[in-house]
Amino acid sequence: MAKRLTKSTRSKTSDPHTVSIHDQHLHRGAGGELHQFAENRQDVLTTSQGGPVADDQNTLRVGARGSALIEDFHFREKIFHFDHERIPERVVHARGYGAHGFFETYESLSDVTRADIFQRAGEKTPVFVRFSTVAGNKGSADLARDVRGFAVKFYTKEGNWDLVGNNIPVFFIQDAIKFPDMVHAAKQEPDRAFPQAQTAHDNFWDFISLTPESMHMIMWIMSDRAIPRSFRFMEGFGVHTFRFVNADDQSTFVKFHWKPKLGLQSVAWNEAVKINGADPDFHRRDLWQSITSGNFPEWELSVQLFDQDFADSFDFDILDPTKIIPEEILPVRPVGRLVLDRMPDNFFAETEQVAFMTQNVPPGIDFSNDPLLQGRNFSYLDTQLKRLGGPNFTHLPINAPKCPFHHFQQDGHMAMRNPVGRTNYQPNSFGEGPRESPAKGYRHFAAQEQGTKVRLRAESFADHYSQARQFYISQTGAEQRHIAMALTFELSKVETPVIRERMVAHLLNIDETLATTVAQKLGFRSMPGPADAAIPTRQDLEASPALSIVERGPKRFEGRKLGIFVSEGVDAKLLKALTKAVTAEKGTVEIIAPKVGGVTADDGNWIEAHHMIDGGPSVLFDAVALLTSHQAIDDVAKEATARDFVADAFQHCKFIGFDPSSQPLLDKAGIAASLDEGTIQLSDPKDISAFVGQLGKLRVWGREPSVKLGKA
Ligand code: HDD
Repeated sequence: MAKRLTKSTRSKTSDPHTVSIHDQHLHRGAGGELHQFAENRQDVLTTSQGGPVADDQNTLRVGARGSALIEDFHFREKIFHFDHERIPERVVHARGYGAHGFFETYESLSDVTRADIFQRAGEKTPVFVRFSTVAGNKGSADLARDVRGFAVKFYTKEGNWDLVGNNIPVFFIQDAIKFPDMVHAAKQEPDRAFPQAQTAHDNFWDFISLTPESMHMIMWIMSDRAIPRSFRFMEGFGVHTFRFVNADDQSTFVKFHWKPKLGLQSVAWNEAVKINGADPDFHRRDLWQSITSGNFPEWELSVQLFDQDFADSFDFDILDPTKIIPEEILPVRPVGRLVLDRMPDNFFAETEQVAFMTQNVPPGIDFSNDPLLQGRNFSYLDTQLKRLGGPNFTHLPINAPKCPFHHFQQDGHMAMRNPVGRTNYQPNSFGEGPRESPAKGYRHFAAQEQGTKVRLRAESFADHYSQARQFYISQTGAEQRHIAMALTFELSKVETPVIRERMVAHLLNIDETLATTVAQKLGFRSMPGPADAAIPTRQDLEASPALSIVERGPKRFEGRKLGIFVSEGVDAKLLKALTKAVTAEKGTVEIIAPKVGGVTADDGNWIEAHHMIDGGPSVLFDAVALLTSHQAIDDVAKEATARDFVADAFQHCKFIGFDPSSQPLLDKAGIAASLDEGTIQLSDPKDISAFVGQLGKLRVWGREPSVKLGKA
């Protein structure tokens, strides 16, 4: 027999996170603290029509155990809304994470562009940035081997400018008509719906091996650029050649680059795989933590500016999005900085609903004829209509300009702003409403265009291997090894032998050693011949050190994280000194202990832990230290997770600091006989500065050939 509910039991919530104190509803936060709901927590719950709700725990039914009544409008509305909470995820770049910030202009660029954002030194423009992976679905893991989107919406005084770039300066294809094929091939195979967020499968490599123009991009995505340590430590690129146009309607070509203030950094592939298990939200958490703790990530916007003469004299076509202009040939010029200083209040409202569109350009910024860019300018508007459900997505605050705007567009789904007054057209006789302005309005650059209508790819786009080779030879030895390992791994997942062979044939046109290493690792019994090349690979392009992550690494440990594994009886002085030294370098420290509650140090003080060892593997940190005690170490060394902590840090070539009592853990982790300059003993506080002074180097890549990781 159902118990009859009294008025008081009905009004009590069953939500364990909500407690009723003095009739005020308080919400318990993730950290256990109590904080108040928005402004007026005493508001009565209402339906979305504003009707007050008396009971939100029970549906209206015929008797306590009877059938539900269709008359229950509150239930119907609540479930109806829930059923419609999702919108289609982006067809590419579905998984993303965004933040607000500002762009500050360094100096006036009025000589080359009339874009308002570049007119005044010190001018600050609000921005919203969304980083993303490309292939995976919304719920996929952050450390997939993939390109990262780097999309910036500048809310300028002359309308929104969207610079929708990637962390890689080239693209897979030269013509937008191939985009659906490329994306279909990269994503899950349509019959089986896997693999998720991976290019390591037949369809992708089949398409790529039949598409020589993608070879330059392949070098980049097989490099560590595709497994960044953090959004904060990666570059961004506008990819295409754009135009700046000045007040005299003169055009200058421009390529956009974002340079992270804290230098470049990626992880190792073996590490990436483990991060995906340990913390699939690794990049999200990193951005969230750094912004909410006041360590605002920063990038410099740099430009490469050039004229038609340079374009004509350059080795490759500046309209070809599979090519770069090396910085050593055309230096980049810093023109401003981007600072991200605020997380969205609501992920869906902002990060999910933000609509980037390459065609959003303010006066003074214009397009080139890059066929990929031209196609993109068509695609992005279309996709927003599908994704956001109607033409009024610019009414959403995240997409609305922050400058005044006036037009006669009206009605449509969810219109929140319609023209007021009688006239919704122009010209009109009533002198009402906005008018166009030839002086202030957007003027398209009057490029001279002439030609026959054809479906043709320019001959100047035909060299597919020279810059792929240039990228490869610009890498350090460790980075070259990683490319070979990545290719080997990906192609080892390809089940159709002819696809593997075709890929090695392409690699032969890039670098013979690379091709033979990969072939050997894949177990080829004979080498294929090189792929047919429309244009033979140029051997004379010089290495560009700017293309190496290692060469563009940080100068110090700033923004990085040291994981300190502690046990009962840890030397409190050593721990304090280490924490202080890392903090002085603007790094952060997280404590890992056998139990998440923490440990008692040798001075009797309680040290709280951030992670228990099972949940805080070393892959989550840039470097690690082991501070244990003689009495606890034997038990600690029996823990597989503690041994993995050390062994992984070692095989991922990280710096490891350890106090003498931790020696048995090094033994059990199997690395005691291989200690090198990256494994540093911390006997007393004076060793700390030597250790912390090394951390800015991030990795001891020289160790790599001696661990399995490097045997590609
Ligand atoms: Fe794209 C999203 C970057 C080629 C069509 N693209 C999208 C996003 C980024 C890029 C960063 C995510 C934006 C966000 O965070 O919401 N896309 C690029 C770059 C490209 C590129 C750097 C080559 C240089 N894209 C490209 C082509 C097409 C598209 C050739 C189609 C012809 N891209 C889209 C899209 C997306 C998109 C389907 C999916 C969701 C969206 O636009 O808003 O329209």
